[in-house]
Amino acid sequence: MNKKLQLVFSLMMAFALVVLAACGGGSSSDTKEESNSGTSGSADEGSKDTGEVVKAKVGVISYLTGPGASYGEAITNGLKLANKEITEAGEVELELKIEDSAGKQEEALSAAQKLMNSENVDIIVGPTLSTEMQVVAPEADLNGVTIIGTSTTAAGIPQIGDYVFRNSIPESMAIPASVQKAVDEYDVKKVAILYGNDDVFTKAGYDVMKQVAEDMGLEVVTTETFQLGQSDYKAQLTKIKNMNPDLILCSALYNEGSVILDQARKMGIDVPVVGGNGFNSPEVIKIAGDASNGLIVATPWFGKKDDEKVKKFVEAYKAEYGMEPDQFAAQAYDGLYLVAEAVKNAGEADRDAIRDAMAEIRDFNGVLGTMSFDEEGDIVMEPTVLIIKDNEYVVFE
Ligand code: 1QQ
Repeated sequence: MNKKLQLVFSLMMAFALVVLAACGGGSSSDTKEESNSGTSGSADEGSKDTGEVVKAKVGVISYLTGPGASYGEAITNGLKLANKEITEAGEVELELKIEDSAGKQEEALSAAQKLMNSENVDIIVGPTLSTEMQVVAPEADLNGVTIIGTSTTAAGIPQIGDYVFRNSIPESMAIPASVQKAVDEYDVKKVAILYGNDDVFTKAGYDVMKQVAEDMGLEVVTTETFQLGQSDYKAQLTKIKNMNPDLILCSALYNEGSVILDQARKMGIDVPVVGGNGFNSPEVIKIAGDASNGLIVATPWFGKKDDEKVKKFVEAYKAEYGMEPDQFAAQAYDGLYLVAEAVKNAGEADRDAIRDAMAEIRDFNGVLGTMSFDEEGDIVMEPTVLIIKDNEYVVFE
């Protein structure tokens, strides 16, 4: 009996030695363990020397049909263009599996479940809206699948879990910048707030607007609400007009936001308007036309920047789609490059290794600028304040 045990023990030792010897030879699994341990140098060191193409399956959940479909269209355009370039570069090969969520929570969730369980994706990009992300991110986190939002700006998104990231700046970073600019420029004392109270992002925008007004000592003369899909805002706008504010703060998606601008101008309300992230779409100008002039937004994206990377992206996007990229396209484009970087540094399509590699990304150079994730998975970036003048977004100086 004792001898038998001894024999089993020595066989196990011999086996362990063989395994150790095999691992010591600098195989590709080595690099993955290094980048995964999080202790050895920068994320760049990843899979550099293997010479192998690292392949991964990327699930995409996008708002492709319905009233906010222009957001999703820009996002998928940005992703596809980035993917074309990434494939050409030859280090990483990403297979995109694109699902439409129609901007709805239930559809976004079932798309996520399909992507994670049937398609077996290694990472998810999207969904488009914070409202959708709020239900999808906990599910991805539970499944240990990294999820990166490229357009979600409500408070608390990356804080949902360790696997949750975004490369869009939160409202809490954008709105104070644009309100400050408006206050400096127009001597603002009184503001009116108008926001959608049935959407996670528009509500989050409102919270920030209220806080900013308080912090800056601005008087909030009235706070009005509306719902998604509303078409008549006269009741709210009449109240606002009667209170005579110097500035309107509006938290809306482009579909409702554009109609609000149009009706406000038609009612003779001509004060400037500060909008949140929902207004960063050229759809606003398309729908509201001249009524969009005077709208102030903050964004990490400005397509007319004198920067080689930006110019190259704008040219490539125009050649591919026949139009200028907007903020949502740019964020998605950079977002997929971040995914490629994480996959490359992970060294293989391993869900945990991809998460760790994503968390380690620092000073990544994209068309939005230099991006780093903070310890919570939020992106750190400076917004630029823009104003619509002559039906065009220009830097507000
Ligand atoms: C969010 C947003 C929207 C404007 C994305 C399209 O910022 O839902 O968080």
